[in-house]
Amino acid sequence: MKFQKLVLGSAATVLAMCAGQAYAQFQKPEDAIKYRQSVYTVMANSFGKIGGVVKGEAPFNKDEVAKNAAIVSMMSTLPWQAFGPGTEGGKAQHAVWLDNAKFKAASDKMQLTVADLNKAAQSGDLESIKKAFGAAGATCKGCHDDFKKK
Ligand code: ASC
Repeated sequence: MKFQKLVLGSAATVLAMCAGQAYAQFQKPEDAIKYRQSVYTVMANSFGKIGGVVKGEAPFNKDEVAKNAAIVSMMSTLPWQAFGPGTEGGKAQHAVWLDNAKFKAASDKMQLTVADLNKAAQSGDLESIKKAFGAAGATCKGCHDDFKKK
């Protein structure tokens, strides 16, 4: 019994330590700012490449669009962990922290439209890609209007 308790207790301690580490993954606010800006840089690069195809400025290569949409979709899940308390700064407006529920709603909306874009891109149908691209771009812009410094 005692041994079991000890094992369980140790497991709980290890779990708590891991959770603590995940929470404190950014040592300084600048590290969080750099992380989220890097994610947006990669997202914008892939989103922009799809944009070129949608606008007819680049040839439609299904595999390329599918690859870039998958990158955008995956990256879209990442910035939010880097907007924690005490990480104000960079290009983020204070509204991110003052109205965090609204920011979270905007981020959820963006992630949904980007997942839709990825679905369309994997199907390879250019018309649905164009539609989904427009909807995703609108959620990028919507969030920037309220939460990104001009
Ligand atoms: C981009 C990019 C954004 C969005 C936004 C859409 O390619 O870098 O921030 O699209 O401009 O309105």
